[in-house]
Amino acid sequence: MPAINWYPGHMAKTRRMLAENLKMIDVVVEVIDARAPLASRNPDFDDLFSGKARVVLLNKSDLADGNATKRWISSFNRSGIEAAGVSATGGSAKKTATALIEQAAKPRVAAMKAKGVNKVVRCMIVGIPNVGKSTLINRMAGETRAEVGDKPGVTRGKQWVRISPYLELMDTPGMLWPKLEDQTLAKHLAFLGSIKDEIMDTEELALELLLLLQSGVPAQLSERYGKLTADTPEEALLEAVCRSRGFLLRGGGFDTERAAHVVLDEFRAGKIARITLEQPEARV
Ligand SMILES: Nc1nc2c(ncn2[C@@H]2O[C@H](COP(=O)(O)OP(=O)(O)OP(=O)(O)O)[C@@H](O)[C@H]2O)c(=O)[nH]1
Ligand SMILES: [Mg+2]
Repeated sequence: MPAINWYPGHMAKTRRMLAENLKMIDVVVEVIDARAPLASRNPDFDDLFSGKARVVLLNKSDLADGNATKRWISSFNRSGIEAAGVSATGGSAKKTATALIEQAAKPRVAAMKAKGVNKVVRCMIVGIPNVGKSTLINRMAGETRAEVGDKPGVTRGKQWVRISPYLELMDTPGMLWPKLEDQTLAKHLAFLGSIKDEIMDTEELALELLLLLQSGVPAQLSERYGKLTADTPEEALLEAVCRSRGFLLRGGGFDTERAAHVVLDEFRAGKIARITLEQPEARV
């Protein structure tokens, strides 16, 4: 696959905006995707937010392998980072996120309390595109305040949302790694839908995903696409999806482009399998 280049001008603009707003922020909440905790963690944030209280939320944990998520949380904790698994579309995200934020804000809240002030905790919700930042904010607010969507780049500017008299969250646009030379991680971001599909070859991307799923979760893949088995050769994978779904072209042949879109969509929506693409043990 050719190198993926994705750092458009609005990312640099977002970075400046985050830096400018930082002084009023008590806690930075970094939302990552539990299916790819390595690729979905922007290393640029270490520079940007050094010195700030920071927590990590592994979102979409309903789509990831539960054991892997537990191991990732331990791994973050071992490096001194408070982390928790959540599902912003599910029930307990608010409670889990609030507890983590309160813990991180405790020293500042206590210091203000000593001066007789009940401090309003202000959090910046940051992360790469499409990880569920806005969905999490809506879940915590208990109503739809921020725009969400199943594609990257939905949130365009900052937006403050008040959760309680003492907690305010700032939604921010997704921000990708400034550059990512590791093509495996870049591919993971593409699989998750954090990079715009338009800049990639969809069939090539779906084929790579099918290969990965065929070796990782062959039974679930066959269950989803009946004509695709553990033995289907690489060159026949997309065709097998077409045969499973009846994606035929009018003049004959297979509509592999349609199959590619379907595979990516279904993977992203968690319909194929709960799978984590990166393991903490493999971290370098
Ligand atoms: N299954 C599942 N889907 C989720 C979860 N959180 C968010 N989503 C979905 O992920 C997609 C992206 O959600 P958004 O909240 O718009 O993501 P975002 O990080 O704000 O994205 P940008 O604003 O583009 O940076 C939407 O289709 C959500 O429904 C989750 O915990 N589980
Ligand atoms: Mg958003």
